Amino acid sequence: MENQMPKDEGIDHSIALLKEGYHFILNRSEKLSSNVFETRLLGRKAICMIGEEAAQIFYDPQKFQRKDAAPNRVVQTLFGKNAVQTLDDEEHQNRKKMLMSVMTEEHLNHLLELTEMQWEQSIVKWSKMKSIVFYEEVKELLCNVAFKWIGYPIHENDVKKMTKELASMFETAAAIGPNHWAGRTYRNQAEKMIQQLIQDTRDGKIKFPQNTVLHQFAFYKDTKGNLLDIETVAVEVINMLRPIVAISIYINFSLLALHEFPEEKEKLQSFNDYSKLFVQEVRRFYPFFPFVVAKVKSDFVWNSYEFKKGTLTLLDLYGTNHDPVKWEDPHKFNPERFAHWPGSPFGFIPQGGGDYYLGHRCAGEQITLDVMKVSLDYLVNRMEFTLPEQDLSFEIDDIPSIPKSKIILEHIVRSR
Ligand code: HEM
Ligand code: MYR
Repeated sequence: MENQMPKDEGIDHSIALLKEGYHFILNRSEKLSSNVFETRLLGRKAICMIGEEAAQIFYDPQKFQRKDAAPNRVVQTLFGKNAVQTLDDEEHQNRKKMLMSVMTEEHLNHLLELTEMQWEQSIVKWSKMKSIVFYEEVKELLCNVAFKWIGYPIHENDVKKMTKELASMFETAAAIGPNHWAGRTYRNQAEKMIQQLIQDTRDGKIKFPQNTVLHQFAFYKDTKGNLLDIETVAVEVINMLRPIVAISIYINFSLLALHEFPEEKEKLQSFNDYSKLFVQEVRRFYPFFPFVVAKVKSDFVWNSYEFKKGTLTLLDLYGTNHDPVKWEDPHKFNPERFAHWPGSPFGFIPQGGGDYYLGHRCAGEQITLDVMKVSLDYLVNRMEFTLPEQDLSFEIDDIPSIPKSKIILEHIVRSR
Protein backbone atom coordinates (compact mmCIF):
# COMPACT_ATOMS: atom_id res chain seq x y z
CA MET A 1 0.00 0.00 0.00
CA GLU A 2 1.39 3.38 -0.99
CA ASN A 3 0.70 6.53 1.03
CA GLN A 4 0.46 10.14 -0.07
CA MET A 5 3.77 11.90 0.69
CA PRO A 6 3.36 14.87 3.12
CA LYS A 7 3.04 18.04 1.04
CA ASP A 8 4.39 21.58 1.38
CA GLU A 9 1.44 23.42 -0.20
CA GLY A 10 1.98 26.34 -2.61
CA ILE A 11 2.68 27.14 -6.26
CA ASP A 12 6.46 27.37 -6.11
CA HIS A 13 9.04 27.67 -3.32
CA SER A 14 12.26 28.36 -5.28
CA ILE A 15 12.54 31.91 -3.95
CA ALA A 16 11.73 30.75 -0.40
CA LEU A 17 14.52 28.18 -0.72
CA LEU A 18 17.05 30.86 -1.63
CA LYS A 19 15.63 33.16 1.08
CA GLU A 20 15.32 30.66 3.95
CA GLY A 21 18.67 29.06 3.16
CA TYR A 22 19.86 26.38 5.52
CA HIS A 23 16.52 26.07 7.35
CA PHE A 24 14.27 25.65 4.30
CA ILE A 25 14.05 21.84 4.48
CA LEU A 26 14.45 21.56 8.27
CA ASN A 27 11.55 24.03 8.91
CA ARG A 28 9.15 22.17 6.63
CA SER A 29 10.23 18.74 7.78
CA GLU A 30 9.46 19.78 11.37
CA LYS A 31 6.15 21.37 10.41
CA LEU A 32 5.04 18.28 8.49
CA SER A 33 6.62 15.87 11.04
CA SER A 34 8.24 13.92 8.25
CA ASN A 35 11.79 13.22 7.02
CA VAL A 36 10.48 13.32 3.46
CA PHE A 37 8.00 15.68 1.84
CA GLU A 38 6.84 16.96 -1.52
CA THR A 39 7.22 20.60 -2.55
CA ARG A 40 7.45 22.65 -5.76
CA LEU A 41 10.77 24.05 -6.98
CA LEU A 42 11.81 25.52 -10.35
CA GLY A 43 8.19 25.22 -11.48
CA ARG A 44 7.92 21.47 -10.91
CA LYS A 45 7.29 18.87 -8.26
CA ALA A 46 10.29 18.14 -6.04
CA ILE A 47 11.04 15.91 -3.05
CA CYS A 48 13.05 17.00 0.01
CA MET A 49 14.66 14.48 2.35
CA ILE A 50 16.52 14.72 5.62
CA GLY A 51 18.35 12.31 7.97
CA GLU A 52 20.57 9.24 7.92
CA GLU A 53 18.03 6.77 6.48
CA ALA A 54 17.06 9.19 3.72
CA ALA A 55 20.74 9.78 2.90
CA GLN A 56 21.30 6.05 2.47
CA ILE A 57 18.53 5.94 -0.15
CA PHE A 58 19.71 9.14 -1.83
CA TYR A 59 23.18 7.68 -2.37
CA ASP A 60 21.87 4.45 -3.95
CA PRO A 61 22.95 4.79 -7.61
CA GLN A 62 20.11 2.48 -8.71
CA LYS A 63 17.57 4.94 -7.31
CA PHE A 64 19.06 8.40 -8.08
CA GLN A 65 21.02 9.99 -10.90
CA ARG A 66 22.93 13.27 -11.13
CA LYS A 67 22.57 13.82 -14.90
CA ASP A 68 20.26 16.82 -15.57
CA ALA A 69 19.63 17.28 -11.83
CA ALA A 70 21.61 20.38 -10.79
CA PRO A 71 19.95 23.70 -11.66
CA ASN A 72 21.71 25.57 -14.48
CA ARG A 73 22.69 28.40 -12.10
CA VAL A 74 24.73 25.90 -10.05
CA VAL A 75 26.35 24.31 -13.13
CA GLN A 76 27.29 27.76 -14.48
CA THR A 77 28.97 28.82 -11.23
CA LEU A 78 29.85 26.08 -8.75
CA PHE A 79 30.23 22.87 -10.82
CA GLY A 80 31.08 23.74 -14.42
CA LYS A 81 29.75 21.94 -17.52
CA ASN A 82 30.28 18.18 -17.73
CA ALA A 83 31.86 18.16 -14.26
CA VAL A 84 32.15 14.98 -12.17
CA GLN A 85 29.24 16.24 -10.05
CA THR A 86 26.90 15.76 -13.05
CA LEU A 87 27.98 12.24 -14.12
CA ASP A 88 26.64 8.78 -13.33
CA ASP A 89 27.71 5.13 -13.39
CA GLU A 90 30.86 4.13 -15.31
CA GLU A 91 31.57 7.62 -16.61
CA HIS A 92 31.39 8.99 -13.06
CA GLN A 93 33.61 6.26 -11.64
CA ASN A 94 36.31 6.80 -14.25
CA ARG A 95 36.36 10.57 -13.72
CA LYS A 96 36.31 10.15 -9.95
CA LYS A 97 39.30 7.80 -10.23
CA MET A 98 41.24 10.66 -11.83
CA LEU A 99 40.31 13.04 -9.01
CA MET A 100 41.02 10.52 -6.26
CA SER A 101 44.39 9.64 -7.86
CA VAL A 102 45.80 12.91 -6.48
CA MET A 103 44.54 12.26 -2.95
CA THR A 104 47.63 10.15 -2.05
CA GLU A 105 49.69 10.57 1.12
CA GLU A 106 52.47 12.18 -0.94
CA HIS A 107 50.15 14.78 -2.49
CA LEU A 108 48.47 15.47 0.85
CA ASN A 109 51.80 15.95 2.63
CA HIS A 110 52.88 18.35 -0.08
CA LEU A 111 49.66 20.32 0.35
CA LEU A 112 50.20 20.54 4.09
CA GLU A 113 53.79 21.79 3.67
CA LEU A 114 52.52 24.47 1.30
CA THR A 115 49.74 25.41 3.74
CA GLU A 116 52.26 25.85 6.60
CA MET A 117 54.59 27.90 4.40
CA GLN A 118 51.75 30.15 3.35
CA TRP A 119 50.56 30.68 6.94
CA GLU A 120 54.12 31.65 7.95
CA GLN A 121 54.38 34.17 5.11
CA SER A 122 50.93 35.57 5.76
CA ILE A 123 51.56 36.13 9.47
CA VAL A 124 54.70 38.10 8.64
CA LYS A 125 52.64 40.24 6.25
CA TRP A 126 49.72 40.62 8.68
CA SER A 127 51.96 41.57 11.59
CA LYS A 128 52.94 44.70 9.64
CA MET A 129 49.30 45.69 9.09
CA LYS A 130 47.07 47.64 11.44
CA SER A 131 44.17 45.25 10.88
CA ILE A 132 43.11 42.53 8.48
CA VAL A 133 39.81 41.15 7.19
CA PHE A 134 40.43 37.51 8.04
CA TYR A 135 37.99 35.95 5.53
CA GLU A 136 39.52 37.85 2.58
CA GLU A 137 43.07 37.11 3.69
CA VAL A 138 42.50 33.40 4.22
CA LYS A 139 40.92 33.05 0.79
CA GLU A 140 44.09 34.52 -0.74
CA LEU A 141 46.29 32.35 1.46
CA LEU A 142 44.47 29.25 0.22
CA CYS A 143 44.43 30.40 -3.40
CA ASN A 144 48.23 30.52 -3.23
CA VAL A 145 48.29 27.04 -1.70
CA ALA A 146 45.87 25.64 -4.27
CA PHE A 147 47.79 26.87 -7.34
CA LYS A 148 51.15 25.79 -5.96
CA TRP A 149 49.68 22.39 -5.10
CA ILE A 150 48.41 21.72 -8.62
CA GLY A 151 51.92 22.61 -9.85
CA TYR A 152 51.43 26.17 -11.12
CA PRO A 153 53.69 28.80 -9.54
CA ILE A 154 51.11 31.59 -9.44
CA HIS A 155 52.58 35.10 -9.65
CA GLU A 156 51.96 37.34 -6.64
CA ASN A 157 50.19 39.90 -8.87
CA ASP A 158 47.61 37.34 -10.03
CA VAL A 159 46.54 36.09 -6.60
CA LYS A 160 43.80 38.67 -5.95
CA LYS A 161 42.23 38.15 -9.39
CA MET A 162 42.29 34.35 -9.17
CA THR A 163 40.96 34.42 -5.58
CA LYS A 164 38.04 36.56 -6.73
CA GLU A 165 37.28 34.23 -9.63
CA LEU A 166 37.46 31.01 -7.61
CA ALA A 167 35.64 32.32 -4.54
CA SER A 168 32.81 33.82 -6.56
CA MET A 169 31.99 30.33 -7.84
CA PHE A 170 30.87 29.23 -4.36
CA GLU A 171 29.81 32.68 -3.14
CA THR A 172 27.35 33.28 -6.00
CA ALA A 173 25.82 29.84 -6.75
CA ALA A 174 22.80 30.70 -4.58
CA ALA A 175 22.95 34.49 -5.00
CA ILE A 176 20.18 36.42 -6.73
CA GLY A 177 20.66 39.13 -9.40
CA PRO A 178 23.90 40.81 -10.51
CA ASN A 179 26.09 39.00 -7.96
CA HIS A 180 25.08 35.68 -9.42
CA TRP A 181 25.74 36.88 -12.98
CA ALA A 182 29.16 38.19 -11.99
CA GLY A 183 29.89 34.69 -10.68
CA ARG A 184 29.18 33.22 -14.10
CA THR A 185 31.58 35.68 -15.74
CA TYR A 186 34.29 34.88 -13.19
CA ARG A 187 33.93 31.15 -13.91
CA ASN A 188 34.24 31.76 -17.65
CA GLN A 189 37.41 33.78 -17.12
CA ALA A 190 38.99 31.17 -14.87
CA GLU A 191 38.08 28.36 -17.26
CA LYS A 192 39.75 30.19 -20.17
CA MET A 193 42.96 30.68 -18.20
CA ILE A 194 43.13 27.02 -17.10
CA GLN A 195 42.22 25.75 -20.58
CA GLN A 196 45.26 27.61 -21.95
CA LEU A 197 47.46 26.02 -19.28
CA ILE A 198 46.27 22.53 -20.26
CA GLN A 199 46.75 23.27 -23.97
CA ASP A 200 50.30 24.52 -23.34
CA THR A 201 51.01 21.43 -21.22
CA ARG A 202 49.83 19.10 -23.96
CA ASP A 203 51.80 21.03 -26.60
CA GLY A 204 54.93 20.75 -24.46
CA LYS A 205 55.20 24.56 -24.12
CA ILE A 206 55.06 24.21 -20.33
CA LYS A 207 56.62 21.19 -18.64
CA PHE A 208 55.00 20.50 -15.29
CA PRO A 209 56.63 17.65 -13.34
CA GLN A 210 54.84 14.33 -13.91
CA ASN A 211 53.62 14.07 -10.33
CA THR A 212 51.71 17.38 -10.41
CA VAL A 213 47.92 17.55 -10.55
CA LEU A 214 48.15 19.60 -13.77
CA HIS A 215 50.28 17.01 -15.56
CA GLN A 216 48.21 14.07 -14.28
CA PHE A 217 44.89 15.60 -15.32
CA ALA A 218 46.18 16.91 -18.67
CA PHE A 219 47.20 13.41 -19.73
CA TYR A 220 44.45 11.35 -18.05
CA LYS A 221 42.54 9.02 -20.38
CA ASP A 222 38.82 8.21 -20.36
CA THR A 223 37.35 4.66 -20.45
CA LYS A 224 37.98 4.48 -24.21
CA GLY A 225 41.64 5.45 -23.88
CA ASN A 226 41.17 9.02 -25.16
CA LEU A 227 42.40 12.21 -23.51
CA LEU A 228 39.56 14.27 -21.99
CA ASP A 229 38.65 17.42 -23.90
CA ILE A 230 40.43 20.58 -22.74
CA GLU A 231 37.21 22.17 -21.42
CA THR A 232 36.51 19.19 -19.18
CA VAL A 233 40.07 19.01 -17.84
CA ALA A 234 39.84 22.72 -16.94
CA VAL A 235 36.54 22.14 -15.12
CA GLU A 236 38.13 19.34 -13.07
CA VAL A 237 41.28 21.35 -12.31
CA ILE A 238 38.94 24.05 -11.01
CA ASN A 239 37.20 21.32 -8.99
CA MET A 240 40.51 21.07 -7.08
CA LEU A 241 41.30 24.81 -6.87
CA ARG A 242 37.90 26.31 -5.95
CA PRO A 243 37.11 24.09 -2.97
CA ILE A 244 40.57 24.56 -1.46
CA VAL A 245 39.75 28.28 -1.39
CA ALA A 246 36.33 27.36 0.07
CA ILE A 247 37.99 25.85 3.16
CA SER A 248 38.33 29.54 4.17
CA ILE A 249 34.69 29.40 5.27
CA TYR A 250 35.42 26.60 7.75
CA ILE A 251 38.61 28.32 8.96
CA ASN A 252 36.54 31.45 9.62
CA PHE A 253 34.02 29.41 11.57
CA SER A 254 36.89 27.77 13.51
CA LEU A 255 38.05 31.23 14.57
CA LEU A 256 34.50 32.26 15.40
CA ALA A 257 34.07 29.12 17.55
CA LEU A 258 37.32 29.91 19.43
CA HIS A 259 35.97 33.39 20.08
CA GLU A 260 32.45 32.34 21.07
CA PHE A 261 33.50 29.35 23.19
CA PRO A 262 36.77 30.50 24.84
CA GLU A 263 37.04 27.33 26.97
CA GLU A 264 37.69 25.43 23.72
CA LYS A 265 41.10 27.07 23.30
CA GLU A 266 42.30 25.65 26.61
CA LYS A 267 41.09 22.19 25.67
CA LEU A 268 42.89 22.43 22.35
CA GLN A 269 46.10 23.41 24.16
CA SER A 270 45.74 20.74 26.84
CA PHE A 271 44.53 17.59 25.12
CA ASN A 272 46.24 15.68 22.33
CA ASP A 273 43.97 14.99 19.40
CA TYR A 274 41.27 17.40 20.62
CA SER A 275 41.71 19.31 17.34
CA LYS A 276 40.33 16.28 15.48
CA LEU A 277 37.11 16.51 17.48
CA PHE A 278 37.00 20.29 17.13
CA VAL A 279 37.22 20.35 13.32
CA GLN A 280 34.53 17.68 13.06
CA GLU A 281 32.24 19.76 15.26
CA VAL A 282 32.95 22.91 13.20
CA ARG A 283 31.89 21.01 10.08
CA ARG A 284 28.76 19.67 11.81
CA PHE A 285 27.65 22.76 13.68
CA TYR A 286 28.18 25.60 11.19
CA PRO A 287 26.35 25.87 7.85
CA PHE A 288 28.13 25.54 4.52
CA PHE A 289 26.98 23.17 1.74
CA PRO A 290 23.20 23.22 2.34
CA PHE A 291 21.88 20.27 0.33
CA VAL A 292 22.70 18.08 -2.66
CA VAL A 293 20.40 17.41 -5.60
CA ALA A 294 19.62 14.38 -7.76
CA LYS A 295 16.78 13.00 -9.89
CA VAL A 296 14.86 9.77 -9.34
CA LYS A 297 16.42 7.29 -11.79
CA SER A 298 13.50 4.87 -11.97
CA ASP A 299 10.22 4.48 -10.06
CA PHE A 300 10.52 3.01 -6.55
CA VAL A 301 8.69 2.97 -3.23
CA TRP A 302 10.41 3.88 0.06
CA ASN A 303 8.69 3.90 3.46
CA SER A 304 5.42 3.46 1.56
CA TYR A 305 5.98 6.67 -0.44
CA GLU A 306 6.17 6.65 -4.21
CA PHE A 307 9.22 8.18 -5.94
CA LYS A 308 8.48 8.80 -9.62
CA LYS A 309 11.22 8.67 -12.28
CA GLY A 310 12.58 12.15 -13.10
CA THR A 311 11.51 13.86 -9.83
CA LEU A 312 14.03 16.42 -8.57
CA THR A 313 15.16 15.44 -5.06
CA LEU A 314 17.09 17.43 -2.44
CA LEU A 315 18.98 15.83 0.44
CA ASP A 316 19.47 18.24 3.35
CA LEU A 317 23.10 18.03 4.54
CA TYR A 318 22.87 20.74 7.17
CA GLY A 319 19.59 19.31 8.53
CA THR A 320 20.96 15.77 8.66
CA ASN A 321 23.90 17.03 10.73
CA HIS A 322 21.40 18.60 13.14
CA ASP A 323 18.90 15.74 13.28
CA PRO A 324 17.77 15.59 16.94
CA VAL A 325 17.13 11.84 16.62
CA LYS A 326 20.84 11.18 15.95
CA TRP A 327 22.56 14.13 17.61
CA GLU A 328 22.02 14.97 21.27
CA ASP A 329 21.47 18.70 21.72
CA PRO A 330 22.24 19.33 18.02
CA HIS A 331 22.38 23.13 18.37
CA LYS A 332 25.08 22.99 21.05
CA PHE A 333 28.76 23.32 20.00
CA ASN A 334 30.29 20.28 21.65
CA PRO A 335 33.39 18.71 20.03
CA GLU A 336 33.43 15.98 22.70
CA ARG A 337 30.40 14.38 21.05
CA PHE A 338 32.90 13.04 18.49
CA ALA A 339 35.14 11.35 21.10
CA HIS A 340 33.07 8.17 21.06
CA TRP A 341 31.30 8.68 17.77
CA PRO A 342 31.11 5.32 16.00
CA GLY A 343 31.30 6.90 12.53
CA SER A 344 28.59 6.77 9.89
CA PRO A 345 28.81 7.22 6.11
CA PHE A 346 25.29 8.70 6.04
CA GLY A 347 24.60 10.36 9.42
CA PHE A 348 27.36 13.00 9.40
CA ILE A 349 27.52 14.46 5.90
CA PRO A 350 28.86 18.03 5.72
CA GLN A 351 30.69 16.99 2.54
CA GLY A 352 28.22 14.40 1.27
CA GLY A 353 27.80 10.74 2.18
CA GLY A 354 28.48 7.21 0.97
CA ASP A 355 31.62 6.09 -0.85
CA TYR A 356 34.37 8.25 -2.37
CA TYR A 357 34.97 6.07 -5.44
CA LEU A 358 31.52 4.62 -6.17
CA GLY A 359 29.47 7.68 -5.25
CA HIS A 360 29.61 11.46 -5.12
CA ARG A 361 31.06 11.92 -1.65
CA CYS A 362 33.44 14.90 -1.61
CA ALA A 363 36.82 14.01 -3.15
CA GLY A 364 38.57 16.56 -0.94
CA GLU A 365 37.24 15.63 2.51
CA GLN A 366 40.67 14.53 3.78
CA ILE A 367 42.27 17.69 2.37
CA THR A 368 39.64 19.76 4.16
CA LEU A 369 40.26 18.04 7.51
CA ASP A 370 44.06 18.35 7.17
CA VAL A 371 44.04 22.00 6.11
CA MET A 372 41.57 22.86 8.88
CA LYS A 373 43.77 21.16 11.49
CA VAL A 374 46.97 22.93 10.43
CA SER A 375 45.14 26.26 10.29
CA LEU A 376 43.61 25.69 13.71
CA ASP A 377 47.07 25.03 15.13
CA TYR A 378 48.14 28.46 13.85
CA LEU A 379 45.08 30.12 15.37
CA VAL A 380 45.52 28.43 18.74
CA ASN A 381 49.28 28.00 19.18
CA ARG A 382 51.29 29.89 16.63
CA MET A 383 49.85 33.39 16.48
CA GLU A 384 48.28 35.99 18.72
CA PHE A 385 45.72 38.58 17.75
CA THR A 386 42.81 40.62 19.06
CA LEU A 387 39.28 41.09 17.78
CA PRO A 388 38.03 44.68 17.94
CA GLU A 389 34.34 45.42 18.50
CA GLN A 390 32.49 44.19 15.38
CA ASP A 391 29.38 42.39 14.14
CA LEU A 392 30.26 38.68 14.11
CA SER A 393 26.70 37.47 13.60
CA PHE A 394 25.88 35.34 10.58
CA GLU A 395 22.53 34.65 8.95
CA ILE A 396 21.17 31.15 8.62
CA ASP A 397 19.39 32.24 5.44
CA ASP A 398 22.54 33.32 3.55
CA ILE A 399 24.14 30.64 1.35
CA PRO A 400 27.04 30.59 2.04
CA SER A 401 26.81 32.24 5.44
CA ILE A 402 29.76 34.40 6.51
CA PRO A 403 30.10 36.45 9.75
CA LYS A 404 28.97 40.02 8.87
CA SER A 405 32.31 41.71 9.62
CA LYS A 406 34.19 38.90 7.79
CA ILE A 407 36.22 38.89 11.04
CA ILE A 408 38.52 41.83 11.60
CA LEU A 409 41.74 41.02 13.43
CA GLU A 410 44.27 43.43 14.98
CA HIS A 411 47.68 43.23 16.70
CA ILE A 412 48.72 40.06 14.93
CA VAL A 413 52.03 38.56 16.04
CA ARG A 414 53.73 35.21 15.49
CA SER A 415 53.99 33.42 18.83
CA ARG A 416 56.49 30.67 19.87
C1 HEM B 1 31.75 17.10 -3.81
C2 HEM B 1 31.38 19.74 0.22
C3 HEM B 1 36.09 20.74 -0.01
C4 HEM B 1 36.39 18.41 -4.23
C5 HEM B 1 31.28 17.69 -2.66
C6 HEM B 1 29.93 17.58 -2.20
C7 HEM B 1 29.83 18.31 -1.08
C8 HEM B 1 31.11 18.88 -0.81
C9 HEM B 1 28.57 18.50 -0.24
C10 HEM B 1 28.80 16.88 -2.94
C11 HEM B 1 28.48 15.52 -2.47
C12 HEM B 1 27.40 14.92 -3.33
O1 HEM B 1 27.19 15.37 -4.46
O2 HEM B 1 26.74 13.99 -2.90
C13 HEM B 1 32.61 20.31 0.45
C14 HEM B 1 32.88 21.27 1.49
C15 HEM B 1 34.20 21.54 1.44
C16 HEM B 1 34.76 20.77 0.34
C17 HEM B 1 31.87 21.82 2.46
C18 HEM B 1 34.94 22.48 2.32
C19 HEM B 1 35.52 23.49 1.85
C20 HEM B 1 36.60 20.10 -1.10
C21 HEM B 1 38.00 20.07 -1.48
C22 HEM B 1 38.08 19.43 -2.69
C23 HEM B 1 36.73 19.04 -3.06
C24 HEM B 1 39.12 20.69 -0.65
C25 HEM B 1 39.27 19.14 -3.54
C26 HEM B 1 40.44 19.67 -3.44
C27 HEM B 1 35.14 17.90 -4.50
C28 HEM B 1 34.80 17.19 -5.72
C29 HEM B 1 33.46 16.81 -5.59
C30 HEM B 1 33.02 17.29 -4.30
C31 HEM B 1 35.71 16.94 -6.90
C32 HEM B 1 32.61 16.04 -6.58
C33 HEM B 1 32.59 14.56 -6.22
C34 HEM B 1 31.68 13.73 -7.08
O3 HEM B 1 30.74 14.28 -7.67
O4 HEM B 1 31.92 12.53 -7.18
N1 HEM B 1 32.00 18.48 -1.79
N2 HEM B 1 33.75 20.06 -0.23
N3 HEM B 1 35.87 19.46 -2.08
N4 HEM B 1 34.05 17.94 -3.67
FE1 HEM B 1 33.95 18.89 -1.90
C1 MYR C 1 33.08 23.55 -3.30
O1 MYR C 1 33.57 24.60 -3.74
O2 MYR C 1 32.78 22.59 -4.02
C2 MYR C 1 32.92 23.39 -1.83
C3 MYR C 1 31.96 24.21 -1.12
C4 MYR C 1 30.84 24.81 -1.87
C5 MYR C 1 29.70 25.35 -1.03
C6 MYR C 1 28.68 25.95 -1.90
C7 MYR C 1 27.53 26.58 -1.24
C8 MYR C 1 26.46 26.98 -2.25
C9 MYR C 1 25.67 25.83 -2.78
C10 MYR C 1 24.50 26.18 -3.60
C11 MYR C 1 23.46 25.11 -3.79
C12 MYR C 1 23.96 23.77 -4.26
C13 MYR C 1 22.88 22.90 -4.78
C14 MYR C 1 23.37 21.64 -5.37
